[in-house]
Amino acid sequence: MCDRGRQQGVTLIELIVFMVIVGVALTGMLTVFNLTARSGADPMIRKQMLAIAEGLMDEVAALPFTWCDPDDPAAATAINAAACATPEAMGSEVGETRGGAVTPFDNVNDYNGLAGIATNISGTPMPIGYAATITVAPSALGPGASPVPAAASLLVTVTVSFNNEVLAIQGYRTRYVPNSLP
Ligand SMILES: [Ca+2]
Ligand SMILES: [Ca+2]
Repeated sequence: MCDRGRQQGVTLIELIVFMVIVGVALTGMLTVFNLTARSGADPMIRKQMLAIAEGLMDEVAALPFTWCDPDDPAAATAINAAACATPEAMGSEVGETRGGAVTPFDNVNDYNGLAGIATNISGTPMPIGYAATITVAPSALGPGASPVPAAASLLVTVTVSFNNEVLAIQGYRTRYVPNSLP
């Protein structure tokens, strides 16, 4: 014989207890999500910062890494800095400006120390509130005995800021074609 009592569903009390437990658990979870979302960086701002940083890194890395300033007549033949009348010194040479019409930056190291960047190379302003800084430094590359010496490898650091947020990316540019002019 069938016991009808065992076939009954949950009682009202059980249902209410279940709803209370689920409610308390959900409240706890949502509180954690809310705290995380408030204290974490705005993903859209981080994404914008990264896009700016990557654009600048591409701009720097696309330039030559020659022994001589590319305006030097010996630039296409020099095999060391001693063969240049105007060796490419760290930082920009006299008169050079980023994207300048007459004497633009013409070497990776010209970007060293460039701060307060608020436009792209064509002069188009970056979104309001963003600013960037670039540093370039000789840095040996590779494990152990450093297969690429510091004289042939530059570490480029692009730092983008927005209010209190800071994002930095780094990349290496090696002297793989030292006589290649733009
Ligand atoms: Ca230069
Ligand atoms: Ca330079």
